[in-house]
Amino acid sequence: NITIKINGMEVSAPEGSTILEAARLAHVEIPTLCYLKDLNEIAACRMCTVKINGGKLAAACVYPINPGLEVWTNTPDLVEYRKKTLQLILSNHNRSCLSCVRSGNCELQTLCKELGVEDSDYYDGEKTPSCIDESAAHMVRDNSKCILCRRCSATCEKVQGIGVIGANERGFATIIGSAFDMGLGETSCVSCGQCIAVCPTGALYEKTCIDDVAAAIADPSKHVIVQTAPAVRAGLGEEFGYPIGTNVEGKMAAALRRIGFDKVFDTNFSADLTIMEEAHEFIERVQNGGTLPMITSCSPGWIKYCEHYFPDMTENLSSCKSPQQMFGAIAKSYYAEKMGLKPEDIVSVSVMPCTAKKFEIGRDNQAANGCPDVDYSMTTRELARMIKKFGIRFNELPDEEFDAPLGLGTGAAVIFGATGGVMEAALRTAVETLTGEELQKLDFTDVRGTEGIKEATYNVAGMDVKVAVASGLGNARELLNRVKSGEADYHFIEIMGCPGGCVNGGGQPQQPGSVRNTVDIRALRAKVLYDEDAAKTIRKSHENPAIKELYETYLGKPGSEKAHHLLHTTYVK
Ligand code: HC1
Repeated sequence: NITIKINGMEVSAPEGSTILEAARLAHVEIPTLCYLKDLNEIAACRMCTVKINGGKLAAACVYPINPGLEVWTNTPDLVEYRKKTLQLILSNHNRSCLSCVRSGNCELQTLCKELGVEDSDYYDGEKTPSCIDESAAHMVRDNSKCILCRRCSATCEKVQGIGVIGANERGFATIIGSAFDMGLGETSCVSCGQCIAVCPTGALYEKTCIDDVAAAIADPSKHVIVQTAPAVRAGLGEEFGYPIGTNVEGKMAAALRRIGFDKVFDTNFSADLTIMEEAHEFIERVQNGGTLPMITSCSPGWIKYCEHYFPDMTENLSSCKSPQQMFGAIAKSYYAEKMGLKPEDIVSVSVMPCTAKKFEIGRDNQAANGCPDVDYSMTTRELARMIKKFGIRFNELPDEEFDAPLGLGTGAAVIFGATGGVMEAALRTAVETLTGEELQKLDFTDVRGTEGIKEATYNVAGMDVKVAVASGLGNARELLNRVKSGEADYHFIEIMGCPGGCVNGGGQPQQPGSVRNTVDIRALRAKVLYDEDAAKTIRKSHENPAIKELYETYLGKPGSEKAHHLLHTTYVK
């Protein structure tokens, strides 16, 4: 460790720490705007400027500590300097904060408040010309609220390995955009929304459907049903002040009922259904010489990425629709018949931790009953806004249950929301199907955890089954390149578009840099799902009684003609 002085106090921090990290150890927060640990360490915004040894200025986010270093973080002139920096940002910023989607959790707004910036128009003058880009299916880019921090472009390029946004022009004209000023919808953006998750302001946000959903609910001729993805219950509470890693499943079901949905269902039901179809498909491919490795197909950001960047591997994709889409197809067929409803009178809404799901609902081949399987897909954040808009006092709600039968899910389904969860769920079913014996240990811990790439080999009925799991598209690329070069061979691969899986999806509540840099959000949210799995009495998809009944009375067997028509899809090369 190295000892330095911060504001006159001795602090000891590991060698290699920055001033920012050392200050945190002393419980001193130095403000930041652009900084994201290991990702965007460019000291561009200068908010973290501190004084060192006798008055020199340094950017705390990148300046490494050395023995005897003296640091001042909060002298009156430093506070004045930071206020000026904020005033300069504000002079080129759209300040319609009242109606901004980020009002209340904007990192720029928070800093202005904390530092007492009252004269937001102090340096007002010419503004950089900007426009609103609505060309993508899932999101809006509003450069009038961009502060040029580069968090979005760093995430797109370094985490996802895509790089469809970056700085165009120079100096005062600098603007974040795509090459040749193309709309995002015209690029190979995969709709993952990871850029939105890290944006400190309201420059990037999802296209919202909450007014359309509210209108459907108010229409007495419509039967409006909702499904909630596994990961939503692990994130939604953050919007209502609960600590990261709080399971709010019961309150969420209660809130959805109070919003006025006719039925409150769970994507976990169709995650179990996905496992039935996917495990069957996997066994078929192994036994009949089908294309291997088979790769999971539930993450639409990953699917779009595969189509754009690995088109020669689309045959490896499972033909299973995602649980979101399977749910919609079953709701408008099996459930519609049970209820005596016409499919077109059902409005099928999903709540997802994901922005790519907005794109997925409009893909070809996702309308098994002559109308879209899912009509509207909203993010976890949109659901929180809707709950607030409807005046529902979320924190006071009782815990309620989902409705039957499409609200019944097992432990295997709920872990879908964490990287490795789909693989583990599939293994629980595939192993029991192949061996005909009950699994002694349901936990496949090798595929758990937030590591970007995981591998394991399991001996199943005399065969060594090699599996791999990747989350985040940069990791997916690395894994697939290993497969293509022959360096690795697997039978089954799970890929999720977002690092850590859906719990860290682009539609989840946004946490500020100060939290993202110090807490492993993905692990805390994933723990919610693994704890729920461990507490369930039914933890295998093939033991879900509602799924058994669906096959017995309607679909026949996994892979049947009817199942294929409703639950499987095709891809674009
Ligand atoms: Fe996911 Fe899935 S796990 S893709 O991450 O397979 O979004 O949560 O709903 O469809 O079940 C997301 C989560 C989600 C699907 C399931």
